[in-house]
Amino acid sequence: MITAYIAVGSNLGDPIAQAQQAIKSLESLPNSRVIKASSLYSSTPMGPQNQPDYINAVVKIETDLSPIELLDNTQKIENEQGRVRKEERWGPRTLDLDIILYGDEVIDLPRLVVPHYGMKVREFVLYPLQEIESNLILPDGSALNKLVESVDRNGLQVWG
Ligand code: A4P
Ligand code: MG
Repeated sequence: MITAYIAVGSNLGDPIAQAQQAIKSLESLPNSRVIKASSLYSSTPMGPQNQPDYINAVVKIETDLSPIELLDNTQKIENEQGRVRKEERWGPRTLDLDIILYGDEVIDLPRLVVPHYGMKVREFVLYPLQEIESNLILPDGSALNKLVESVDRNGLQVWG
């Protein structure tokens, strides 16, 4: 089994319910199990500011799925939760599931880049990840704890 981390993001259509449902759906991934889910966090939008705040979380899983099989399954969950892909970069969405890490593999395929290109600078990925895996070392040798120190919370807070 490979340990992988999936970032959950939503800012449309009851984001709390979307995030909770996404975590439930991840629990039903084939040949996989959820090890831990972070708290839900509210976060300020990255990108266009004329969109609602986001709810973000990170989920740790163990899986026998290949990286592309995992992506197929997370995209299926996105689609089931009413995700409509729009042209606008960083625009609002009901559910975004990004594969942040897949073991310590470095993957560079047309459909899949892992580690996720934004993970090292996004407070809404780094802080929830640190909550569930405080001593993580990334495939390039960087320490999660150091990355967290270098990125401002930018209003990020545990929801509730
Ligand atoms: N893809 C490549 N690598 C990956 C990966 N590691 N995980 C491809 C998942 N997908 C990956 O994604 C476009 C394509 O990326 C997919 O078809 C897949 O093959 P998408 O989800 O359709 O498009 P997107 O969401 O517009 O792109 P992306 O890169 O997921 O958006 P971002 O960069 O994640 O930005 N602000 C806050 N506070 N919180 C957020 O969660 N999210 C975004 C989305 C903007 N602002 C935000 C947040
Ligand atoms: Mg995405």
